[in-house]
Amino acid sequence: MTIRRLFSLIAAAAALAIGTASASAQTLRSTDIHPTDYPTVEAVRHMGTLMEQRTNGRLKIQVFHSGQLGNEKDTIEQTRFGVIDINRINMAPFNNLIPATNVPSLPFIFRSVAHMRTVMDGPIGDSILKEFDKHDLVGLAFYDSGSRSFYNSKRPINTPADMRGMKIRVQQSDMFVALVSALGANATPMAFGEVYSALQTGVIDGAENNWPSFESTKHFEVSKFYSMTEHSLSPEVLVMSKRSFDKLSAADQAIVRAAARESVAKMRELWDAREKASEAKVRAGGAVINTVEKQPFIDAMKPVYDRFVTDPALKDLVARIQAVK
Ligand code: GTR
Repeated sequence: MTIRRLFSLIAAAAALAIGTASASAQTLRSTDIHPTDYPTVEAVRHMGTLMEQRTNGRLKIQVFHSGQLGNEKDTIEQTRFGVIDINRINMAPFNNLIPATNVPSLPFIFRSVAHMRTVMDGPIGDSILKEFDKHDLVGLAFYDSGSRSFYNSKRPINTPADMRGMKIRVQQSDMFVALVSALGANATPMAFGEVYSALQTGVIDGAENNWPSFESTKHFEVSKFYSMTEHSLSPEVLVMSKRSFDKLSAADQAIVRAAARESVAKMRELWDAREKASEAKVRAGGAVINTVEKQPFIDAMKPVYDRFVTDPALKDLVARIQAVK
C-alpha cells in the first residue's frame, strides 16, 4: 500500500468516525464523488429511505458525496476492506480489476440508451454483477451514465484526425487509455477531482464525459468545445462491501438488494431531467457543441476490441449484448 493510499484510508476512517457519531450503528456509509444534488447521490438517498421505511428506521444510508471519502480508485479498496459500506462508482475504475466490467465500457458497444438499459437490467447485467463477488464486493445494481463525449480547449473535433497529439484525461482504466490512444491522442489517466485545474493550467487539453458531469464540474468554463462522439455509455454501478453485507441478516440483505434495484427507476427519472438541464446550462455558459459522424470513430476504435476482448467469456458477452434487440 502506498503512503498516499494509507493517508486516504486514515482520512476516510476519520470522516466516518465523525459521520457515525450522531448516527445509529445501522447506518451504512456510502460514497460518491458527485455533488449532493447529482442524480446518483439522490438515488442512493432514495434507496436509504426505502430501507428505513422497510426496517422501521433500523437500517439507513448516509451518503458521503463530493468525494469526501476519496477518489473512485481509492474508494474501491476502502469498500473491499469494509471501511466504506456502499459505493456508487463508474465501471471504468473496475476495468483493470474485473475483466467483465470492460465490456459495458467498450466504445460503441450499445446502440442506444434503451439498448444499454435492457442489457444491464437483464441476465447479462446480472452476470456482470456476480463478477464482483470474487473481489470482496456485492454488485447491487447499475445506474445510467448517459453517453460520454470528448471536450477540449483547442477546437471542435469532427474526425479522429482532429484529436491527434491532444492530451486527453481518461479515467483510471487501461481500456480507456487504449480507446484514446487509438485516436492518436495522448491519454492521461487522472482522478476526476483533478481535471478542472489540469484543464485550466493546460496540463491536459481535454477530457471526456456526459452532460451532467461536464456541467457539474464546470469543465465547460475551461474547455469549451464539446463534440458529441458519444463513444461510451459506461454505466455506473452500485456495489456493497461483502464484509458489511455479510454482517446483515438474510432478511436485511434482501431489503438492501430490493431497495437498490428499486432506486434505479428513481435514478433514471432524475437522470433524464438532469441531462437536459445540464446541456442547456453548458450551452448558456458558452460551450461550443458539435455533432460528429460516428463511423470514423467506430472504425478507429476497433483495435480496442481486438486487445481487450480476447478471452472467450468476454467474446461471448460482447456477442450476447450485440444480439439483444
Ligand atoms: C462520471 C461518472 C463518475 C466518474 C467520472 C469520471 O460520469 O459518474 O463515476 O467515472 O465520470 O470521469 O471520472
